[in-house]
Amino acid sequence: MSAGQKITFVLPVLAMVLIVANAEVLTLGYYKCSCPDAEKIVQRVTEQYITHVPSLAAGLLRMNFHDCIVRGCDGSVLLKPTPANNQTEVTAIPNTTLRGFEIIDAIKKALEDKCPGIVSCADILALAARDAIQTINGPWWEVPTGRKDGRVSLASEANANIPSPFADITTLKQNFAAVGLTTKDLVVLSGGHTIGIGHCFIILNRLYNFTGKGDTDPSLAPSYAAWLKTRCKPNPSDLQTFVFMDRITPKVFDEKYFTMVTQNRGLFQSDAALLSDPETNNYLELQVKTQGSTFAKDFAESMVKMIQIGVLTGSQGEIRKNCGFVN
Ligand code: HEM
Ligand SMILES: *[C@@H]1O[C@H](CO)[C@@H](O)[C@H](O)[C@H]1NC(C)=O
Ligand SMILES: *[C@@H]1O[C@H](CO)[C@@H](O)[C@H](O)[C@H]1NC(C)=O
Ligand SMILES: CC(=O)N[C@H]1CO[C@H](CO)[C@@H](O)[C@@H]1O
Repeated sequence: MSAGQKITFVLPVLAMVLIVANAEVLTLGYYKCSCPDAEKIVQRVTEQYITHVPSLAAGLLRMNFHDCIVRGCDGSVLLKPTPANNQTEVTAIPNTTLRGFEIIDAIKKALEDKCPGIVSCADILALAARDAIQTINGPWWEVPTGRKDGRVSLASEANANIPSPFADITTLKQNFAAVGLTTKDLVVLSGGHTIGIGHCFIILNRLYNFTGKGDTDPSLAPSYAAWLKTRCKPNPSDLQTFVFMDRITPKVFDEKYFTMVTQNRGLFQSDAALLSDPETNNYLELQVKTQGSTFAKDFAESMVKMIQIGVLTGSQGEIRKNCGFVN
């Protein structure tokens, strides 16, 4: 081989290697050499908190979703407002009720003590959400790791990309498709509402002023609307009162949320919207009929997709020292 031939052979190979390196993907056990106990530490700290306050499992799951649907799973939801950026994602409207940040901070502290600067906040959130759901006997899924933390967090993007509880089915499908999630993922992951709470202020119009004429959303089962009105008084300045989204088994990760929706007892319009598409509606009916025969498996599969949305890898992003602030 002449020098010229060598170069023409080596260059394309080099270019290919570079392309592959750039398109780095997440792997299972990414920290097994750099911080062998990382996943055990996440699990131990998460379990401690969730055993003590099981309802925070819902908080972590929702936080994981909000992280991934805005700018990919890059820990941007964790960034606190600073003078330089006082409009991070957590300042956006849908964030106001996010909870569980203290768990992420406690995990990060334990990891920084053991292996400083190694484990990303984005990975911590993905692992902790999984471990929290497992702690309350919900489904379990693999969490490939190797995410890097982003440096950008914008309230405007959170407001634009996080699906609204007032959204119709067309908009919800678009919100999910925009990040590569299917209609099936939409109905399956909405099943996350089998645990956790919804605040009354979000449904006041649905209960008391649906079309601006002092009326109630007619698609809500009348008996359920009546019960909700006993809990949620028409007081918009009450930002505290809440109800469980799955009133049948509020603390159990099962298919009863789907049952609620089929009985016109979905808390939000976005829950009720799942009735108005043949594919999502068929899924609801199937899970109700079979007592959630495939829900746990489907949920795990959709989560594995969700937690890989738009991740930063390799030399992209950074490993934050403090999950609340860029380095
Ligand atoms: C399909 C579009 C979705 C909409 C419009 C939506 C909307 C909401 C709203 C408005 C709340 C109430 C928050 C509060 O009042 O504190 C909520 C709670 C919750 N959401 Fe969703 N959500 C959606 C999808 C998801 C997905 C994909 C997941 C996870 C896989 C999820 C998990 C949760 C959980 C666990 C809670 C309870 C949070 C807590 O108890 O603190 N949601 N959601
Ligand atoms: C954020 O910063 C801008 C520019 O410094 C300022 O005008 C605005 O009032 C601040 N907003 C909040 C909520 O502090
Ligand atoms: C109901 O909605 C209408 C139209 O938006 C508004 O004018 C009215 O003040 C609302 N009533 C209450 C009690 O909030
Ligand atoms: C949990 C959290 O950080 N919530 C914030 C969301 O945004 C509101 C309004 O900007 C803040 O007051 C909350 O602290």
